[in-house]
Order: sequence, then C-alpha cells, then structure tokens
Amino acid sequence: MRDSGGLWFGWSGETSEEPPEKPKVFRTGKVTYGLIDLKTDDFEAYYGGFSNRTLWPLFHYRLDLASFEHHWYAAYRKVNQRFAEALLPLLRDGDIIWIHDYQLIPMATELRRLGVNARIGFFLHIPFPTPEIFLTLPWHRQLATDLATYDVVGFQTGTDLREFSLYIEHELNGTVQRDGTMRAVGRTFHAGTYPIGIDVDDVVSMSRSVEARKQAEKVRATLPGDRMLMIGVDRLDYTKGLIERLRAYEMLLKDYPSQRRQVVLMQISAPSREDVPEYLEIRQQVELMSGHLNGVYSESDWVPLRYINRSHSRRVLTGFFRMSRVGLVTPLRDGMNLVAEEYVAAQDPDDPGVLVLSRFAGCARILEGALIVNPYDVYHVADTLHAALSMPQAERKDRWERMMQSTRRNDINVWRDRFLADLRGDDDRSDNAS
Ligand code: ADQ
Repeated sequence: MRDSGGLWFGWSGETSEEPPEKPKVFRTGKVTYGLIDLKTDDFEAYYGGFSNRTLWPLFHYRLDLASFEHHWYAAYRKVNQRFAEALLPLLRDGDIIWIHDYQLIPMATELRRLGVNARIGFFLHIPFPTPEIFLTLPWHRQLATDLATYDVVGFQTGTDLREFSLYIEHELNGTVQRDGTMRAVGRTFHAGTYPIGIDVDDVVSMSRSVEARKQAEKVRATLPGDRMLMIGVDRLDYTKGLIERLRAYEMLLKDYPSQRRQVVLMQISAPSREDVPEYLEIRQQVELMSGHLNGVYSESDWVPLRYINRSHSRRVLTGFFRMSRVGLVTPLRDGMNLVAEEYVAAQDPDDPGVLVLSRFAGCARILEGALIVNPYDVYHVADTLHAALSMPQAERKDRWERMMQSTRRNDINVWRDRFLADLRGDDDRSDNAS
C-alpha cells in the first residue's frame, strides 16, 4: 500500500462505552487510514470470545479448547456489520477490497447487503480445518456462505484448500473445478492457495545492520568456546508447540550427554492474548517446564535454556537468528509461519544454520531444505536436533541455498501480486501453488 496507495481500514485498538459512529480518518504518505473504536463489551465477545476462543482453537484443530457461546457469535456478526457500515462511506468507485483473516469472515456478506458491488477478496492467514472439525461449529454453514460471497478466497496451503473443497462438495453439495472455480449456495467464486512470504531483502539487510550485530555479539560473548546457540521465537501460543519443543530439548540433553555444555537454547516468546485463560495456562506450563529443565540440567557454569517472555525488535531478532546454529520452528499447527522464513533469510551464506521445522507449519511445503519433524514425536525431534547440531558446513550450505531460493520465489511481493491479479480478475490467473 505504501507503493500503490489505498485505504487501510480496521480497528483502532481502542474500546469505550460509547464509541463514535464515524471512523477516524488520516493520511500518511500515500495511505489513508480509517480506524474505528469498538464498544468494550462487543470487543470482548467478538475478539477475546468468538475470534480467539472459538475460531482460533477450532481452525488449529484444538476442538478441546474451543467454546461455542451464542452471544460471542452474535457480537462477531454485529462487529463485522459495524465495520462494514463504517467502511461504506469511505469506498470509491473502482476500489477493490481485500479482507484479512478469521476475525472478518462475514465482511463480504455485510458489504453486499449494503449494496457494495466492488470485487472483494478474502485471505485466511490460519489453517482451514478438516470438515469433521469445521462441522462442530454451530454456525459452519453461515460462515461457509460468507466465504462463498467473496469473489476470491485465498488459503495458505493446498491442504487448507483441499479441506475447504471437501466441505463445499460434501456438506454444501457444491462443485469444485480444477481451476479453483467453486459453485455453492447459489454463488460462484474462486478459491486458491497463496502462501504468504516475507520481505526477503528487508530481513537480509536488518540481519547485517549494526544493531543486529551488536546485540548478537553481546550474546556471543556469553557463550564460551564453540558453544552453539539454538533459537526459538514465537508468540506465546498453544499452537506453537512450546511444551513439546522443551520436552524434545530435554530428551536431547538426556540421550546425548555429549551435547550438554555444548549447546544453549534461547526461547523468545512474546506475550500474546493474555486475557484469554488458555494463554495464561500455556504461559504457566512453559514457566514450569523451563524451571524444571534448568533445575535438572544446569551446572555451575552452564544453563541450558534461556527463556525470555518478552517481545524483541525485528532487527534484534534477525541478529539472533544469524548467530544461531539451529532454528527451531515446531508448531503443532500453523497457517504458514514467517519466523521460519525470517530465520532462513537472516543466515550468513558462508556459514548458515539449520532449520528444524514442523511438518504442520504451512511453510514446510516450501522450505524443503529444512529438517522436517513431527513435533509430537519428541524422540525424533531430539534425534533431529542432534543431527542439526552435528551437520557439516557443506550440507548446511546446500540445504540453506535451497531454502533461500524458495523463500525468494515465494516472497511477500509474489503473494500480493498473485492475489491481487486474481482479485482483479486478470486473464492470466496465477497457477495455484500447493
Ligand atoms: P502468527 O501466528 O503471529 O501469524 P508467525 O507467522 O510465525 O505467526 O509470526 C508473525 C511475526 O511475528 C513474525 O514476523 C515474527 O518475527 C514476529 N514474532 C514472533 N514472535 C516474536 C517475538 N517473540 N518477538 C518479536 N516478534 C515476534 C499468523 C499465522 C501464521 C502466518 C501469519 C502470516 O498464525 O501461520 O504465517 O499469520 O500469514
């Protein structure tokens, strides 16, 4: 948007008892921002409730954590309607509209109801679950109808698209063509895969910046001799597989005593959604597990785990990525996972590290030079960590080059251009990646 201009519309981050009807509108460079405040109660039920305690766990296959509260769903619909009404006066002829993520699925329905004829696309940043899971949602049919109301629906991977297609065919008696054209509930729309990527050059240059180097040197100074660093960076979320990761690390230290004192794991977990009880719980579990691990394995001059429950600037993170011999990205389920790609892009081409990557992260389809693991199988993850720490430089380089090439081939610009070409209805519709 910085290049092409346009309107970015969304929540302001503010809530109040009586928010103003009209959005705040201001311009920075070529981008106009339209922001609305939400009513406190609506926000809690819409965001903390339906978005983060119903859709988020369900779409990540955590049926056990999903709650189905009717008043949350009512608030979800109401807030989407409110967004649509506030957006309407800001729209101009010829606009195309790109809606992002699971908090906003009903937007096309609401905009069409208000008479908007523009092309409207939707991109789902998280996985789409298998129909058997989706069907547990009491409002699955409404949400699927909302999706069918878009002109283009984008998913991260071929698996997400396949699950959605199965639902369309078997639950809605719709049809799915090979080119992604779908017909269901009286509507025709296009669905495809658009794996999101990163701004590769930006990450490369950040990782070489003075600040990144300075911070990395500070960490290096705390690692005597050839002691190696492994790094994990995630939002503190139960989907990211942190407990399983720590168990695998413990297994490594237990089964490979030669790695003790040779390795340090730095786990940086940014606090996230702290008003949702399940997030408090995962935080407590990680703290307990970290204390246990360091208590059992630390020695007077070596602590195996540095657990940091704070966000860091992206620049500093790239410095940490670059100096880490192993990057651990082991979510139990993840739409794409951009940390994996950032880790790859930040590496030193002459001495790159190794990426250990969950098969359940969308980016595992793209990063075939990574060591792919099943994060639930902590024994295998431990063996893989040992292999990663012992990998000769030539193999590390070979794997990294392949990962870097595919990170570039699937970068953020390719993602944007492919989605927008399909949304505009350009004739040479991009091929569906898988
Ligand atoms: P997230 O679940 O937030 O995103 P991810 O893609 O891994 O997951 O990370 C997004 C960004 O947050 C990255 O740029 C990362 O560097 C940053 N970040 C993570 N931990 C951090 C920390 N401790 N400190 C500072 N920054 C941190 C959702 C989906 C993903 C999908 C993205 C994009 O869940 O599957 O890849 O959207 O579509």
